[in-house]
Amino acid sequence: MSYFPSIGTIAYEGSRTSNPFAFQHYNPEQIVAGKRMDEHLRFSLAYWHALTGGGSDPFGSATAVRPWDRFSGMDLAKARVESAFELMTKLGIRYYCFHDRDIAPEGSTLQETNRNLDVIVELLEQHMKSTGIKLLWNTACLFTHPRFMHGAGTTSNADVYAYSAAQLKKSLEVGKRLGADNYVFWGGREGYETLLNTDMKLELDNLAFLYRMAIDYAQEIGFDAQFLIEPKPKEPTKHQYDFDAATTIAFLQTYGLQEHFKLNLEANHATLAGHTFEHELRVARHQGMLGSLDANQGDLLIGWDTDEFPTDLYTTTLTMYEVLKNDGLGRGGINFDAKVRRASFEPEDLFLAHIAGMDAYAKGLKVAARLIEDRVLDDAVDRRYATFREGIGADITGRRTTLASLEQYALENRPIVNVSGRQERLKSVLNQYLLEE
Ligand code: XUL
Ligand code: CO
Repeated sequence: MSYFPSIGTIAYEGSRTSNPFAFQHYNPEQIVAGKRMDEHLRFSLAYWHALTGGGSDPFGSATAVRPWDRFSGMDLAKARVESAFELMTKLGIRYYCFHDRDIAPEGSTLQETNRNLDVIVELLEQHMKSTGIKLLWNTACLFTHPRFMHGAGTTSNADVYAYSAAQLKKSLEVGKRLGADNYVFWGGREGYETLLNTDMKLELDNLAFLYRMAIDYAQEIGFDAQFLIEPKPKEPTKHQYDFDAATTIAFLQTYGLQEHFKLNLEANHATLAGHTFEHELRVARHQGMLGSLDANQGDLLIGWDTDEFPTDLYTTTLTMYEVLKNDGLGRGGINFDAKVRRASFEPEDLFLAHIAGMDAYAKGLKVAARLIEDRVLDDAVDRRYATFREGIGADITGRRTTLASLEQYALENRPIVNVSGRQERLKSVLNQYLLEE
């Protein structure tokens, strides 16, 4: 049985095609920078947006028309599994991601909830076997249910902390069973609304201990996934503890957890933190902590997490530039943590949105590869810092100077000559590369 009978397999047809159900740039087998495109771009479907979400927003209810709408309860959960695999197969998406509560409904007790989860995990396992599609990452939803009103790992209520630990334990078992490449922690409610009622130190200590217990349990059961933390500065809480890449890295270093984690960076979260996406990637890359991407984009005129499909080529290019400079994402991938707009309510829109995102990343990859091959930015950066490669600059980078020796040098009163940063020229060259490919 097909849930999307009017849509066939999406194929690469090149940039001149007028077929909206075809790729213009994403050509999985095309070699770019020495590797197949589908190895560079390990695209992943976000279950919560594609299958579970219905287009509701704070002002209105769901609008989406979906082929699984006629089902409810566990039948709905099963229909979503089948639809997910049809969607991924037709789009050529080889990975997916989910929260435990996206795939199966909560029961009236934790036991019943776990039983529901087991039934769907079994079904997922069968579909993964028959299609070869893999789990990029899974995670525990420790933020939707009212019990998490004060947080999960950072809650003020020890019973909720214990419940969160139980849910996390089960999620690690699910990840192991499905062979997940990564396991993600996004601290939806890990933050605070006001310091007036908050013991920040206890909350952070407890959160670190939850991570420590997770590391221990993963080792105990032989779950060798890469652990990832997903930074976000605000929303739902006013101040999220994992504010951005730099804050999250500092947190991990403070608690001696850094070697167990990398980061799952999301474009819209970067925007909310007042950063560009490429800034977040650069910070993580320099620490050897660039793990995986949640690919989407925000709207600079709207102050919340709009999770739009990524279509901004400027950003996808600079993102793939960082990824290539990182020598890839290893076990990570490019997860479309993105939802169709509320008015894009038809099933076809799910396909068109993913095609748009995949093409934007494929184009970004091709342009970034050429920028690197032609050393466009590398040469510009080299020129800009040339003074550090000889004379006094080489002494500084060789750490052979003191304040006194530098003072002596400055007192010789040589004329200081600055050169232009040529920012506008570089932007123009980037435009040329984007237009040419
Ligand atoms: C929320 C968000 C999450 C994480 C997974 O902003 O990005 O969906 O990706 O919990
Ligand atoms: Co995300």
